[in-house]
Amino acid sequence: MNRPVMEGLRLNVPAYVHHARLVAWVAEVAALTEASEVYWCDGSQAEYDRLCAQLVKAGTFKKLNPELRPNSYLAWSDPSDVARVEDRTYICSQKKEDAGPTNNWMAPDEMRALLQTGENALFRGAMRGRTLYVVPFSMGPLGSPISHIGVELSDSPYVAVNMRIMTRMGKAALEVLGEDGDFVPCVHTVGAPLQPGQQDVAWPCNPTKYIVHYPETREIWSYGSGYGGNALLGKKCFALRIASTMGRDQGWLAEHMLILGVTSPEGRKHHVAAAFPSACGKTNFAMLIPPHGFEGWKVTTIGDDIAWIKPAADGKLYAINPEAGYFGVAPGTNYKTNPNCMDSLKRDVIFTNVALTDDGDVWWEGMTDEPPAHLTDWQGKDWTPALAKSTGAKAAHPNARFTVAATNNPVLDPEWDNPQGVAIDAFIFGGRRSTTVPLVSQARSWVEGVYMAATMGSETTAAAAGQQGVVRRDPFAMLPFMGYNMSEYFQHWLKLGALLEGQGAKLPGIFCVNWFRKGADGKFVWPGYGDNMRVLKWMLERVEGQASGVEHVFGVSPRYEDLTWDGLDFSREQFDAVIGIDKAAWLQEMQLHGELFQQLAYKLPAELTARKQQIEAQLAA
Ligand code: SAT
Ligand code: MN
Repeated sequence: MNRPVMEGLRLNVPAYVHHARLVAWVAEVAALTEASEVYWCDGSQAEYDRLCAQLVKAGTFKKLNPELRPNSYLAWSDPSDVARVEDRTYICSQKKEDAGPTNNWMAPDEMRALLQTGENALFRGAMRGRTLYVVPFSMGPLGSPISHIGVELSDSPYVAVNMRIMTRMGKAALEVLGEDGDFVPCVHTVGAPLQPGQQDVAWPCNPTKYIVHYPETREIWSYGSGYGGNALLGKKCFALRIASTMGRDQGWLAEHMLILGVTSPEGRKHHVAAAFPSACGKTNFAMLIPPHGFEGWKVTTIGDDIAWIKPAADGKLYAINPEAGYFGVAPGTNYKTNPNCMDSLKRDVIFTNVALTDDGDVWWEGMTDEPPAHLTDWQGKDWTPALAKSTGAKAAHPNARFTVAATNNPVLDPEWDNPQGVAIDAFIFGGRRSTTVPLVSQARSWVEGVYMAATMGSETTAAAAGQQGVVRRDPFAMLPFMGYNMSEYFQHWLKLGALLEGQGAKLPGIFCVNWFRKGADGKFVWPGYGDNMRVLKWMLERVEGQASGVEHVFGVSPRYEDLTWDGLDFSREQFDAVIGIDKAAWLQEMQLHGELFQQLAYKLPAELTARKQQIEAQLAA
């Protein structure tokens, strides 16, 4: 193969790379961004250790005390770069209506002029003084028929090491690609070129940010942020936004869902995929430990954030986790809320924006009942419990994260890396709602389930920049992650259900849950965490046609006696407070559904409008 040497820049293409189109593209991006060097990641442990050492030297990483937290690092981001930036995220389809009313849109040509082709295009010279890392990765088990390959070109070594944990990264992914395989090109820059001799900062980024997707050509261009979903482009950008459009075109689903396995004491195993918005407990649910009274039950993790789901010839839906690691929220995680997660984090972790203890370990709000007497907070300042009391200063940023390999998880499901995926028995959709939405209800039909998912609302969290705690509609927990028109996506779900039903398949059950109802005292009524197993068991019994419940206007919910209460003191009154349907609240809620449907009117499936009218008629009766 012809190995181009650009003027003044060697592409350093390793001998094992045989993909001419890939090499040509790397050359093109290196020329545009004027990177000073090109480095191809092989994904080895030696390379990871070397890049981490380099990040320590640059001041981006602190190496944590190897006795307390072996092989682990802490990064503090720039205070302006701490979460996904939804208002800077674009879907640049040819037609605006294909991006739909829930996405920011710009015409591809206009965006390309701004980023790539214009005289002052942002990517022009953006990597000056920096190394361009070529990061090949597989989303999903290597070689799985459900998996896809991406290549991220990034000037951030922080991105390179995080991608090694979050994906199957390096040489092995290139081997799958071969000489001419398809890949999703992902270009990322922190947007902070260095002049000759200029000293770098610990967390380079740019106040201008663009997270851009071209769904038709399946490309991702990200500018200005080094954080999370803005920069680790395999995750939300590829595995959800671009993959959702691939799924629409090819007849499969890319969903913001955890995947878990549940094994009963009799050894019967089910698989569940559950959609919750960011920072609403997906990781906790995926690692749940069954409570007292559920001896012999076991929950195992296949994924904690994203599911790719494809229909198979047997009429079932098979799911894989396209990721290989967890980028989870640290605050609130502790040995009571998620012991398996705490055990996963004992070693080999990259922490971002948590606090540093005086003995070189990490801490975050909620990790222990008693905070340490002194910490260095996520902005490098002194922190004490007294200071927190008087000023409310947080030691860790509320969206502080850990990056850790799935293989660190003590309850990792043995099928997690199975290229065939696992057959899904139930879908769960849940939001964070302090009122209105009952603990659990089951849809009586696929259409009713799609309606539940489509109209889901949730209070906003720190996972995205912007106001927190306000209820917004978050259909399928996909609002920030949809790669095309939301109404067409509803149609895609309806079509898939009808197709499988037409083949005589038994469709997965669909459930709507809400762990977050609050009482008059402002406290959560439902204990949540491990006790969610009680609800999970009822759902699986429903799927098997074994448990009873009561029908109401929105679906079927359990009565008090339908749940297993062994080991928990939870009264009928408390249960009523989390399961009850308040008619006045629901009349209001239906208005919000109405507003959503107005916004999504273009191509909104008639089945959903009909379902809404049916509910309204029943509420009025
Ligand atoms: O920063 S991420 O987008 O990866 C995390 C999330 O919001 O779910
Ligand atoms: Mn997520």
